[in-house]
Amino acid sequence: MPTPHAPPFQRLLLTGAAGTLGRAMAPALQRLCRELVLSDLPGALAAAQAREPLLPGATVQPCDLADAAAVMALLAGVDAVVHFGGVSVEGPWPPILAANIEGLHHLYEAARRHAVPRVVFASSNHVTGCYRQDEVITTDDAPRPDGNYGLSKLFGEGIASLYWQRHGIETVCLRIGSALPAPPDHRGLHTWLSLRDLDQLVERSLLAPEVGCLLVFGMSNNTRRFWNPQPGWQRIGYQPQDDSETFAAQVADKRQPEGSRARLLQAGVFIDIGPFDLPGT
Ligand code: NAI
Ligand code: 15L
Repeated sequence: MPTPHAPPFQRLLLTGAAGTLGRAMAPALQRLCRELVLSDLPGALAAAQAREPLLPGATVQPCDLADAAAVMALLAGVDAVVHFGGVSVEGPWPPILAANIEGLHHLYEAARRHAVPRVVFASSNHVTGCYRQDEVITTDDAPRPDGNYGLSKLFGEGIASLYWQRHGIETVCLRIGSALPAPPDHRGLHTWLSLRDLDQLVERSLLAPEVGCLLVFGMSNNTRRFWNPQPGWQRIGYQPQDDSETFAAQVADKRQPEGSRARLLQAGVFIDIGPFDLPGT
């Protein structure tokens, strides 16, 4: 019988735990569970630990998402997954295929086999990066990925839908903007997600009842917006505390050149990375 003060989860898995957001979020996640499992590539975990110890009291379980058997073992006994692991920037296809597409398939198959009821998936604004910066879109607007990376995140949203419809695994897909201590430039005034709002967003995504498969924009309460975030925010009860406008005076004049694609499109500079020829072609 759980006590009134028992944390909501027994065993919570965080992938991408050695990454920027994984390290930022881990303390908040630890408060939600009895056991937090931190997972990432073995080399990434070792490098992160060499810089500073990972969260005391957490379990560290290295795993390459491209290894189906290792992912199957990783999800055993897990109550919920916060999936932030994978390639996080635009780049060549093979590593994105291995981590973000095959890796996600491994993750959902493992979730199905181990009856894990919920995943919080770090999707990205690059699923819709080919909308213009003067457009305001909702989650009902069609995807317009801006590269290999955005396309892989669209696959992630698709597999989340499949495993909800067929297998009843719930997912909140967070279309995260730019999660940083402060907005870096003019575009960031629209896309910024503060780190404390990220904590709240992930907590609400884990705890909100009956989410099904839900798309939610991951940004702070910014005055300037590319995205209309309702009804997703309301559905999960997310009430962001920060507004990028606080930083407007510092960054409003940091803009891409007039007439450039990086200034025209929501993708920003990702639109200028690549294209990448396939190996052997
Ligand atoms: P990051 O690159 O710092 O962390 C990603 C982690 O995934 C790394 O530690 C990396 O070692 C790990 N990883 C890569 N390939 C892997 C594999 N094959 N197996 C296991 N782990 C692997 O990225 P960051 O900024 O912490 O982002 C975390 C997540 O949030 C990513 O999925 C990213 O796409 C997403 N996101 C982040 C945004 C941001 O503003 N930082 C914006 C939108 C989405
Ligand atoms: C992302 O999806 C990336 O993971 C992150 O590194 C940022 O570049 C962010 O989008 C952004 O668009 O600012």
